[in-house]
Amino acid sequence: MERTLSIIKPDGVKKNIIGEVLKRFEHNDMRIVGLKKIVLSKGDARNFYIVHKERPFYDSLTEFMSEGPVVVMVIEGENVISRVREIMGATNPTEAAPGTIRADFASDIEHNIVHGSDSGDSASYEIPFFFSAMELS
Ligand code: 3AN
Repeated sequence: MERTLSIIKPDGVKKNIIGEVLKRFEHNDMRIVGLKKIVLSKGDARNFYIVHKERPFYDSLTEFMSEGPVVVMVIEGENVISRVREIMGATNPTEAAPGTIRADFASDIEHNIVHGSDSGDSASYEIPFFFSAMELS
């Protein structure tokens, strides 16, 4: 069993598809073990995306991520890190496979509805960033 951190970004919350995203994970044999709706400060978003601090989109990405509520969740299942990324689709929605969340709902490469940890190392940073052990069951 593996765990990953996923976020429904502000554009997903605005589009009213929280339930749709949760359903896609739950219907693929994954369990939501932690879930909350929160608002990130710009500083929170900058710390969360610290690995991207040298990228040209760092400022606009962290601005976008702090512009409204997000839903953060921990998902558990077999090979869940890579399987969540398959269900999300490619970063750029124009390259995302049909039927993926990003192909179905994302507007562009920055406003792409969902985040999912890209490795075990990322998940180990991202899960405790948002959740204490008590919040996961
Ligand atoms: P993913 O979310 O698919 O793992 P990353 O980790 O490369 O993609 O990028 C993190 C986030 O940064 C993406 N979800 C997206 O919102 C944003 N992003 C990535 N590449 C670009 C880009 N070229 N221009 C603007 N935003 C980007």
